[in-house]
Amino acid sequence: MRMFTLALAQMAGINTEDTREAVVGRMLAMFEKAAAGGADLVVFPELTLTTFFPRTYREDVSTADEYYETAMPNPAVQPLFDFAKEHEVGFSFGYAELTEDGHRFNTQILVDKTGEIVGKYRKIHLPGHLEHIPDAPYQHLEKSYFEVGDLGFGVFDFHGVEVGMLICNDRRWPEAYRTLALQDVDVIVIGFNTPDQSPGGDEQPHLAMFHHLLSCQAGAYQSSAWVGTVAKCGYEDGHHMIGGTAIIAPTGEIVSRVFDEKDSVILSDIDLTLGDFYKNGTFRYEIHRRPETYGLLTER
Ligand code: CDT
Repeated sequence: MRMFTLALAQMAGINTEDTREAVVGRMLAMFEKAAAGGADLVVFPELTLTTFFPRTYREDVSTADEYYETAMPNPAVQPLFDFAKEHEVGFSFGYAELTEDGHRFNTQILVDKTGEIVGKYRKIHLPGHLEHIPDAPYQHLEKSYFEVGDLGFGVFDFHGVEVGMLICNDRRWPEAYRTLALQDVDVIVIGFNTPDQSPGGDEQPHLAMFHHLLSCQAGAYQSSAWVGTVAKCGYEDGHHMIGGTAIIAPTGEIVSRVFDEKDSVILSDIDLTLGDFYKNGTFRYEIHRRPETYGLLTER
């Protein structure tokens, strides 16, 4: 057995008027609970520090600069890095990144138990649309606010555990999981902000949760890896997002799940060798995969 204690810190809505300091205070309260429970790694959601601002149209995205971080760490989030170092617990959270040369990304970082950033992922599958849809109840303008991530799907060494990060819509794409699985990932962490209704769609409401869990459970099983998937949820600036924070085993089974829409921490002691049965059997890639027949996947 290779034991690892994974904690997920689900967050209720973060409204436009909430300051970074207030959000970091809420994060620290959950960080403390997770540390007291013996967590090795605590994961927070996509765009943890701000409201999900791509739901609002702006003709000029630079008028939203207040939502982006231009340095990481920075004074507002430094207490998280200090806590990690002092208590020897790693963490991961999502934020909007504005680089020195003016590029905007939807980013997640992995911070180790010494408080150092050891991994960075920039979201690749940006959902929604580029143009303003004036009649829609809300917008999903990630394609306007962010560029496609330029770092690929990385797997990072976290104290001997191989950790990969995906962000929200990435979890619906099998190629994202497979790219991580090919790098022998142990744990895939996923932050998300998922509205209960797709804009413009008349999908039945229960399907948002069903498709979320279906994607993450299939991703875990087909990757022979653990998945930790963590929501920003509930009402945010009047818009509702699903919860569904869950720790999923390489069997595809949920071992722990949040059922509310509040700030909530879950924590599981997970055995990283559980995926070996699948890695060495059904999903033994070197003898069963047929990449020579998959060319179409990268041609289209
Ligand atoms: N944040 C994010 O990627 N949300 C999407 C919603 C898509 S609705 C256009 C998701 O896949 O959950």
